[in-house]
Amino acid sequence: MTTSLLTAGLLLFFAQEGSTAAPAPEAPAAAPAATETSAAPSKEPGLPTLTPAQYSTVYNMFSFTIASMGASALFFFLSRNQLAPKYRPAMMVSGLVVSIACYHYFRIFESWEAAYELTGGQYVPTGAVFNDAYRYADWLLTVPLLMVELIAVLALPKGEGRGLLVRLSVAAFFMIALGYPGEIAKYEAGAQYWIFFVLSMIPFLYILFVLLTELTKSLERQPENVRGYISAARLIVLVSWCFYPIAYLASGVGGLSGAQAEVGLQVGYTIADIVAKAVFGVYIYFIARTKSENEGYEVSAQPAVATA
Ligand SMILES: *C/C=C(C)/C=C/C=C(C)/C=C/C1=C(C)CCCC1(C)C
Repeated sequence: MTTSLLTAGLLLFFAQEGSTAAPAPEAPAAAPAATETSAAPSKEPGLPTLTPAQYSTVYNMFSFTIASMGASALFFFLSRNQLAPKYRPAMMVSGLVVSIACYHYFRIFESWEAAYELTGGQYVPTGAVFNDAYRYADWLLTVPLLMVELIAVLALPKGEGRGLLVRLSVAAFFMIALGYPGEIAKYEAGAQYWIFFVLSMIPFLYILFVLLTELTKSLERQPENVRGYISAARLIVLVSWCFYPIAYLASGVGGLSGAQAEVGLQVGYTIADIVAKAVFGVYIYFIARTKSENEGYEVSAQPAVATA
């Protein structure tokens, strides 16, 4: 099962390589545009002017994220061979997730640099588009893969794991596809922004509900010494995923200036991505490693690579 999913993941990855070259017509854009706010031709009418501190906060966060994602990709790929063969696909997928994110953060970073120039002591928008589509393209690929990771490492009975994966991946797809039309309307924070927020929250809440109920059930069937790691992994998902809608709301809530909202949004998404992908992957590694040991596989006899 995991092999076919992996192949699907890879295919998706290459399919998307083509689409990032021309990021404008994202799939979600096909969703019916809401009401009066069919956005102006430029989708970034309101990229705000930033102080040097605000600009560098985001700049440094992006840079830090590229490093974190790249280093965790190396770790996940290299530590794969220490594990029992059954758990290697989970690490392979973890490595893919952070590699895909590393690439996208590189593009986001470039886009951020191009979107601003220092003029009279302030960072002023150059008019070049700061491209949100990189984020959404990234999520569209990595979120289902994160579900694959979790389910692969749980080693659930065959039918059960697949059913769970299909439900979670379909919901994740709709959550992201419906979020995008709202995201690109964030500077107006009008009807389109709110309608798509609410629509995206429906699959989001469904995912949280499924993770809470089904994973709690499956937890009882897991070996005792991995339960702690699994509930930690579940907590990481629950907490980090809640960060996304909160960061999204930075544009919509009163009291924040445009500049504060932009910085809040970018920093919020970035921290959430590191936790949901890299930190989560480390927990997947702990689970896989403990299960390998439980099953009599000599983890320590393998050539060690920066073991935790
Ligand atoms: C690695 C990337 C991950 C785990 C991304 C997760 C993204 C979300 C949970 C996004 C959720 C959103 C809502 C629930 C409503 C507003 C729009 C979104 C897409 C930000």
